[in-house]
Order: sequence, then C-alpha cells, then structure tokens
Amino acid sequence: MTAKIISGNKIAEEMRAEMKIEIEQLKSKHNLVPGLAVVLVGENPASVVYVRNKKKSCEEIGINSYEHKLPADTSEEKLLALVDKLNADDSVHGILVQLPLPKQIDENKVLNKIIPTKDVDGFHPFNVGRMLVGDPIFLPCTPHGVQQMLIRSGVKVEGSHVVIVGRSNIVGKPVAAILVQKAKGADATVTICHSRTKNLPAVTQLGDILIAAIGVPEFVKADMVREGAVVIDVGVNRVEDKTNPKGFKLVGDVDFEAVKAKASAISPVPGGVGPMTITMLLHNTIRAAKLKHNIA
Ligand code: BQF
Repeated sequence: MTAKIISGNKIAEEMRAEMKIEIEQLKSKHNLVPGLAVVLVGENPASVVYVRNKKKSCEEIGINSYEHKLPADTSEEKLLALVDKLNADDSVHGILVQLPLPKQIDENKVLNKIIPTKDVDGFHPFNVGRMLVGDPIFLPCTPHGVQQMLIRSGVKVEGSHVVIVGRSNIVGKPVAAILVQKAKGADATVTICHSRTKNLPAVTQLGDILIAAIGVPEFVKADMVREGAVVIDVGVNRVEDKTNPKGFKLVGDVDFEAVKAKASAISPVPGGVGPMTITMLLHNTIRAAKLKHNIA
C-alpha cells in the first residue's frame, strides 16, 4: 500500500478562506475586528519563526495582531504585568504567550494569569477543565487541528482505536481528551503511550489511527504501525542539513518514507499538523471576539 497524503496545508487553506469571509461579516455587520496579542520573550530561533507565522496568518485573514517582544532576561513580574494589561485591553480578544519561556519564569503562573475568556491557546486550567468535561470554550490549537484534519479528510474517528505516542499537556493529553469525548468527530477508544510504555510497538500496532507527538525525530518506524492505519505526525523537529541554506530541515516524529508504504493515509512534515495549529489559533481568536460581543 502507499498512503494517501493528508495535506494540512490544503485543509488549513480551506478553513482560512471560510474564516476570512466570516471576519468580513463581523466587520460590516458588527464593526468588529478580532485582535490577537502575541507575546514573545527572548529570541529562541524556532519561537521567532512561530510568532512571525502567527502574525502573518492573522493579517492575511483580517485579524489585528499586536506583537510584544520582551528581552530574554525579562522578570516574571514584568511579564505578569503585561498579561494583566492585555487582559484589560478591549481591542485584544485573544492573548498568546509563546512557549517555551526562559527558565526564570514559571510558565504555569503566566498561563494562570491569562483571563480564561482570552485564552486562545486553551492552556488555562479553567479551559482544560471545560475541555475535559466536554463543554469547551477554547480547545488547544494543535489537538483541535488534529481532530479537524481527521474529520475533513474523511477519516472515521467514531469507534476507532486511536493510539497516541506522547503525553504532553500541549498535545498528547488534550488530544486524548478531545477524541475520547462522546461527540461527533470523536467517540474513539483512546490509548496514550509514552517513554515508559512496555512493548511499545505492540501497543502502537493496535491503532487504527496513530498520533505521533513524542518530540523525537523519526521515532515511529514501520514496524510500529498497523497495515492500513491512518498516521498523524505532530512532530516539528529541526535536524541538521548541510545541503539546506538554513543549515537544518524539519522532520516529524514519523519515519515518513517507511511508514508511507504501510499506512492508508499519513500527514507530512512540513505542511501537515503545523499549518492546522495556526488555523485553529485564528479560529479561537474569532471565537473570543464573538464571545465578548455576544455574537452567535
Ligand atoms: C509546517 C511548536 C514545538 C514547541 C512549540 C507550520 C508551524 C510549524 C510547522 C508553527 C509549534 C509547531 C508552534 C509548519 C507553531 C507548529 O508547515 O509544517 C507552522 O508555526 N507551529 C508553536 O507556536 O510552538 C511550538 C512546536
């Protein structure tokens, strides 16, 4: 078998075209332009690229973006004060603090400071709880993007066995919470495995749908994948590539060439989950603006 490619680029483009029209209507009917504040502390090269990506994507569909760049040695107190200011700013509907933060800053303290109604990353414990009980306000962008990719590429999630490799708060745990929910595009049987899982290939082989989110380049090999499985690669890893002018290339958590020969469908890196993550951030920002103005 050779797998169908699930293009995140293509699905993201479709969704952004829909959102662009929705934003034009918000502007003409309600005089409302959604606004996103993006906060970057320090100059981690990958983070700089992600923030630029997010700003550019906002502008392309008509969302205002406000960038706040702080030096790497910013104190926790200073950052918390900025979040408070953004919490009170009426033109800011969504607040995104780019992770990871420098080590002098307690990430959880900062995420807890963002008012839950502007928490477009969905990382505040209030929103995590709402997600877990199946009554979400904002779903976290990468897990929600993975679900949308599955739905929009015609993969039947209901009743399927989803195996997730990785248990982070950003991807593994929330994607499990979303796909196990009694709901359309969910209703899966979910298994989470990780670095301490015994006989990992035997467990990942059980997946009708296999989601790789472990953060190790090309970790998932063909022998870990069931014949005909759907494979979603969440990994975004920079690996050295001297033939590339940038000196690196992006690879996922899946050995793409080998697994492609065994899967029925597979998402690539780049151009897979990454663009969907950004798309769901735009979706959440529009949602935040509508919530504030009581627009259905
Ligand atoms: C693509 C992220 C790890 C840690 C913190 C498009 C992105 C990436 C790849 C992107 C990511 C990864 C983001 C592609 C945002 C996804 O074409 O394949 C977009 O910008 N991402 C982030 O903000 O923080 C991270 C990964």
